[in-house]
Amino acid sequence: RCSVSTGPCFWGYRFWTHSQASPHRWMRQALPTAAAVADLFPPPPDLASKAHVTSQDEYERMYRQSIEDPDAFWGDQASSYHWETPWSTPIVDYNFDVRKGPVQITWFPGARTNLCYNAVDRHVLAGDGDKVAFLWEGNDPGVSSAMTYRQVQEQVCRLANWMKSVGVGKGDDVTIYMPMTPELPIAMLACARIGAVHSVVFAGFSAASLSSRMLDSSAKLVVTSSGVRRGPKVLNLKQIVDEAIALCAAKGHDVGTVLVEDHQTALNRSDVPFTPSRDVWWHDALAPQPAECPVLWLDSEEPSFKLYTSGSTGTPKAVQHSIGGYMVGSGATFKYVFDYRPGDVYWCTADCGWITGHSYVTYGPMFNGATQVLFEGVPTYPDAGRMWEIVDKYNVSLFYTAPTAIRALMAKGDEQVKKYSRQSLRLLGTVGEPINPEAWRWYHEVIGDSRCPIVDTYWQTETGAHVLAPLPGATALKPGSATFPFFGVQPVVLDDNGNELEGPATGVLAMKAPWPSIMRTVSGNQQRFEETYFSLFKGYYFSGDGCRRDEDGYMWITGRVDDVINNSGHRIGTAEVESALITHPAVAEAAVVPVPHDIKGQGIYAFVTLMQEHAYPPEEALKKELIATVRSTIGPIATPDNIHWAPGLPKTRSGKIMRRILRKIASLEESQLGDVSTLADPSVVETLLSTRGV
Ligand code: 6R9
Repeated sequence: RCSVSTGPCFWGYRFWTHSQASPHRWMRQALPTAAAVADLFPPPPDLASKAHVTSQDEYERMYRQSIEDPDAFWGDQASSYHWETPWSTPIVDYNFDVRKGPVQITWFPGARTNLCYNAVDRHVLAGDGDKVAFLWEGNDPGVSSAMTYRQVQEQVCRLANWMKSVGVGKGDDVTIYMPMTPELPIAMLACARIGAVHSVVFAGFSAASLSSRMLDSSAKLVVTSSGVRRGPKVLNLKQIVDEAIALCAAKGHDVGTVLVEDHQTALNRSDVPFTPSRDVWWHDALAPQPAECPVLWLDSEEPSFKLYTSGSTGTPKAVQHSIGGYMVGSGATFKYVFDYRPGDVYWCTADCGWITGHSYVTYGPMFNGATQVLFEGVPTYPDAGRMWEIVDKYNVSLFYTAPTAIRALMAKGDEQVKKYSRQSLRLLGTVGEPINPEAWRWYHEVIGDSRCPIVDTYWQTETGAHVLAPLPGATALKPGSATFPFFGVQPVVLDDNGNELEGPATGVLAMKAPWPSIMRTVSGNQQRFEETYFSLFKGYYFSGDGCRRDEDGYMWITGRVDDVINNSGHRIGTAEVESALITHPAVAEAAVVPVPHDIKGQGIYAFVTLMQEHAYPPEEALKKELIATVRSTIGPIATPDNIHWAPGLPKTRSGKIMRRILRKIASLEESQLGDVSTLADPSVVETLLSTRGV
């Protein structure tokens, strides 16, 4: 449910005045009437007057230029950064149409730059070396530290020098498996400095998941940490890394070197397995290295990093990003969508193991020279007031989190929020999944005291940066809508046959041209890149999300239309969970579907058919075993919320599992099962309905 519209009669709108035939004529501006004001949140006037973009008109003007004259628009944006060699024009060249040849995207052709230089050195050279880059807050209250841009530069240089000394250089893959300490972005930046390609794996994935990513990218070096504390739990990360390395070795891949940060507030050194011939302590490695390290100038289109993400089929894909386009895209969205100004204290609660932590912790904020909070812990430890305590402690002004965290805290009540002032906040953001209007309103009224705009940012690992998002000084907000496209993004709503729909419409979301930060390929697998994103709808980038455009041109994301579950903002492929379940000897077949979940957005619901010798329902212990199997194969984030024993699964006569029907059974929408007569055995549906919850 997303609509908050009060009906068409309350809404005035105007087309863009310059041309009815404009390719952007879907974009209409809402003219709120008094009756509609309750559903539309205009920018706070004091924020708007000082914002980078102060009105919808100005946004529309800039947007139009970004599409019609990308050389001028993006050239201007890019001039905020240092380029060792300038680009030639046209600034962008691409092919999105597989019928015309390989899909390719080039931004800033011929230019050379360096992400680390622009994130760190540029600020130090401009005299901002003493500005705080990271305000680190550990898992336990009272454990914290601060680090300036100059200190970051020194650490990055020492680490980059050490990496070179162990033979890591341009184009080499480095796997990073670390908690949210400053060493994590530092490791990413050190790779960027010397042209190594980082692949950060969230330090919550299992040894098996870590090893498959290390194998896929043939990583020679792993940077990790002794452990992590999350809430009351301690995780021995190094032990997991050792298990992953053993799994790689069994498949013939030798990981030569492991760098281990000694995270003493999590674990003692003596509790950490250590192989002296292969493992090196971070401190011992960096101490003797010079504190200066020249940057390597890289072509704008060389790979910056890869990040594995789940899709509807197969194993997770290595989404590969660029250098120049990624820099300009993540930097510009950070500046405009969060309306960042020097003096702001920014806090994004995402982990660097996800794209949000790449673009809106390590890169976007640092390209803008921002001061930011890095938090190791969880929102509810030691209690549900922790986030607001941290906001007050550091005077956070820009706060960015996920709807699942908001819902979890909302469920704990207002008291833990009201204990803290939160007066420093001026803007709130969300990312990861659609935000339901109830959570939006709580975030707005209780967290932001009805004072702060909420930027609902829609984007993906693949898009590199926000693609739909309001601009806080310009856009009137509707709770639950990611509103309008960011500069350079040309979204379309397509019907199932790939026709572009005009005006108010519901369909799938696609983009018809590249923006600077779009992914460049699936690493080592261009074919999979084209098949996944460019084959179903020819000539478009297909997002995998459903979408509705309302009568005012606002975009509402309705969720994935493929077999991807959005569980607490994490993407989980149903096929991955199914393959994990099937590895258990008792399981004959498994089918996994999403189910609505109050806190997580979507839960993971697994139908499991057992091997013949098992009776239904089996012993309760088997459920625990299956859950443990998934946790050890993928990681705790993929833990099924329900396991439903299924003596039979609804299948077509050709043997295809009818997931549509399973989704309805899981969601208790029996009345909407639709036509079951095409099933090979319609009686299995009855059995499943009668055993739901057993
Ligand atoms: C950044 C990130 C991408 C998927 C995406 C969509 C969902 C993200 C959203 C949103 C509605 C938003 N999604 N932001 N849905 N409104 N503001 O989350 O990347 O992990 O790759 O997930 O998340 O379904 O396709 P990623």
